[in-house]
Amino acid sequence: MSVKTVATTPFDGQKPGTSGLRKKVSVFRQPNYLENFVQSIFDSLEGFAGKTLVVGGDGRFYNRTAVQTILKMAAANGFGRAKVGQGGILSTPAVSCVIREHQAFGGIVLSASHNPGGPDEDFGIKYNVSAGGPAPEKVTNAIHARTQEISAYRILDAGDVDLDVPGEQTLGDMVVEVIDPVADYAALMEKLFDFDAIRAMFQGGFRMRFDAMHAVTGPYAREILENRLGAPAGTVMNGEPLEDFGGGHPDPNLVHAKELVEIMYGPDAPDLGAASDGDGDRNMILGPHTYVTPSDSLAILTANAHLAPGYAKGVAGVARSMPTSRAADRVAEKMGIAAYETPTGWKFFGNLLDAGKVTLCGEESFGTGSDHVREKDGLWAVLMWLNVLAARKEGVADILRAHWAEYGRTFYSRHDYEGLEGAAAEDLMNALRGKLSGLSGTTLGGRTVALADDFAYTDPVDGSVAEKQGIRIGFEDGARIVYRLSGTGTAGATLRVYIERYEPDPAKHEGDTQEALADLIGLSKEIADIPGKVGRDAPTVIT
Ligand code: VG1
Ligand code: CO
Repeated sequence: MSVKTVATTPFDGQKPGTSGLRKKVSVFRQPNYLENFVQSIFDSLEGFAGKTLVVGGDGRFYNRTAVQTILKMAAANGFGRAKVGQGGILSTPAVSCVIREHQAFGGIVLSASHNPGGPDEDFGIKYNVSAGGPAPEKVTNAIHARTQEISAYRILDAGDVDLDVPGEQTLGDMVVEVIDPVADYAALMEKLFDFDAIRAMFQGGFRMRFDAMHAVTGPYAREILENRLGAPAGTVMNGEPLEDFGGGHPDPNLVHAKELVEIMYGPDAPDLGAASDGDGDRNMILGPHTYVTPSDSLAILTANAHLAPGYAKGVAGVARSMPTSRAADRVAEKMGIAAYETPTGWKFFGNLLDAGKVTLCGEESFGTGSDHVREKDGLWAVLMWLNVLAARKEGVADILRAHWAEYGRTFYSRHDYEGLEGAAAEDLMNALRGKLSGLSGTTLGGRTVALADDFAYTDPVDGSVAEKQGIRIGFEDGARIVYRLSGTGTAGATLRVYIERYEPDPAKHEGDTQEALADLIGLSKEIADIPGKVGRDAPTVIT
């Protein structure tokens, strides 16, 4: 087997976004496209000769092909060992777990997360560092710079590896180890949570449904919930990973997890409903006729984490992405722990977690996680909820209402305007930016503006700065509107508008979120002139 050096030329636009490089499959299938990006990753790293690379993905269309290419390139570039999930499968949190557990040099995750999969849909790739988390911006910037000047890549001239047989094979001088995708991850979960208490709860008749949405968490959820925790067979629905996720959007929200939502709002709703996304890092939590917003979930888990054995010593601090509601801040304040506000994307939590400044992190986009790995983790959040339910012996709705009664309720909603023309969306953001300096102190819709800025973040650990991370308009009564453009899409632009309002009075905690936020929603369209700038009167997705 020989190493081939193949001449190539750069592709435009190989710039990692919020979470890696995401493009249509047809873009990835162009000759040399994937190879250029992978070589650019390797060219941006130092000191990996003889070391271990973890490789796996969410099983979507093109996953297997990409895994084969990456393995041959890793061998040609001098890695000593590759650990790859059987069938090319590893959830995003499992990649993070395996990297950490086996002190790997890093890992490559193949996923476009919640975006649809299939020949005409999306694919993605990202690099994770030795701590297990997404590469920080200085690495992703270096990778992008490299893609613009690449002239050759190295690949082993060899046949395909058998991805379906567990155990070791050789690929040139590299050992390829096909691993059980679930084993390390499930073992870690057993260390963190009180499996005996959760098992006893299931034995006592507790019922749940977990919707894997035909994505990567099916095998993980079956092993952990049904095999290890004794939940009845059928608890996991849509548990077979499919290359096109059954044609759906594997996005755990009230719109896309419709089947689960119907069960949870139906006449015989089980005690807990949960769902995860394409690559297993997102989660949605539902009780009977009850929806827990991701922002509330982070706040509730922060307040209750000590009930799980892995967090018995308490929470060091909590971090949330900027657009996530400030519900968790109120818990942190009461607990006397630090609260951090970071830009959108899990890579910004890495330093805080590594430095021990925070234990829990969360994003409004159905992402919750902790220092157990360096990715958000869908099943982890579900197990944390199960542990809290088992310890408190209360239902989801009771816990949610008690939380609001103690800390106040933050009404919260995200409005996405999808499929916008890129230039029009940029123009809307620029016009907003131009208005900011004049807004402070003015009154809008009866509320006084307390803060109007374009969020910039200085990492408290390494001092790195990220600018232009979203426009924040905060009001004196605690209400807030945030605007940013999505960094994960593959076609057109998506404007995300995040709207929240704080309500301390328990007598006003019931009621529909859209109604409770109606005046702010109206204001959000007016301030940015959404109809005028992008020609839309209403969002396409509301979460
Ligand atoms: C979205 C979410 C963000 C999340 C990112 C990756 O990014 O808003 O909170 O970190 O997806 O999640 P954006 O730039 O489109 O708003 V995942 O599960 O797609 O890896
Ligand atoms: Co995801």
